[in-house]
Amino acid sequence: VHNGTGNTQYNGQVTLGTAPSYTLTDTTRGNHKTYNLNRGSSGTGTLFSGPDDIWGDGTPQNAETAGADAHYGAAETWDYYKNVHGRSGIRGDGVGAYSRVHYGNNYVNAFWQDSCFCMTYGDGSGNVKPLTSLDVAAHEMTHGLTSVTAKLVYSGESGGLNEATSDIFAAGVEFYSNTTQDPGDYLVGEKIDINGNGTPLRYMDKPSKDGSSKDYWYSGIGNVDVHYSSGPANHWFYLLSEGSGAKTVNGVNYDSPTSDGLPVTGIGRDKALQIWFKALTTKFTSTTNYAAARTGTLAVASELYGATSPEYAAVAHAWAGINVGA
Ligand code: ASN
Ligand code: ZN
Repeated sequence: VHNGTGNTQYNGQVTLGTAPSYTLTDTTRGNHKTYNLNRGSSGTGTLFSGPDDIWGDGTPQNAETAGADAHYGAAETWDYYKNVHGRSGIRGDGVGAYSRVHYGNNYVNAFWQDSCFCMTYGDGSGNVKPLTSLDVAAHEMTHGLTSVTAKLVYSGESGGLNEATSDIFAAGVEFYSNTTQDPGDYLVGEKIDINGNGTPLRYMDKPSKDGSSKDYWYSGIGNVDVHYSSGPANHWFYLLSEGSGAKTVNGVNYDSPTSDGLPVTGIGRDKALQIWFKALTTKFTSTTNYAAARTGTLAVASELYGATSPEYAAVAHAWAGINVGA
């Protein structure tokens, strides 16, 4: 087992799984590899390799830094799924995926592709904020999980649930990792400064704070972009985890409303994550919509905690709080 040192941009100094003499090949996590596209946009470029086992210097000017962040994000996501949900690798077969960094020129996005079973990161505009933060890595890798489990179609309401699944587990991974530099939160992409003014890409306590996402389900929500129709499900997850109203978690202030004005009492993030994971992997299908997600999560809550449990009631109340009812 080889452990290198990563000097990341977003998580400071971390331990990275590497292979001898030396490459970013995580031998304890299904040989997950990280490649340098060096501004290319196809193929795998070159596997990160070098004479020492030290990767990056914490600045985006050093080409290895983005590699270190991406490799770390994949490792933390692997560990989260293995240790929290008992799943070894995205497919559950112990086999890693791979990451590609420095995609294109000033590319301001990151993405998962089923075709290569890989995730790819742009450098952001001006090469200052690569899209390699932990929550973004976990978001993209979770698209892989959804693709091999529920297979939620990436449009309409199922598309919003697909996106929300990536945001929900991104929060789960970030709280699991919980580094000093990047403590867990219910925000998405708060490190990459994609708006240029320090605001995150998305907010789970009140999704409409981003100016586009929806807080509550409504008939016709399937017609908006999946990154906005995800809002109610992200909001459901926040309500179920933390409850409605004002709350501070890890130093971040939240204030979560409900559509009916009724309060929701949270059951804690760990239980909420277990419920969503089991629903995703045993109840949801490619065409699951909001109403079916409610039914699926209630069935899971019943299996895990019983139909008369506070957890079951909280699941129902959280759905009612985003305007998804019986
Ligand atoms: N970063 C985006 C996402 O994972 C890429 C996309 O639109 N699919 O959602
Ligand atoms: Zn996504």
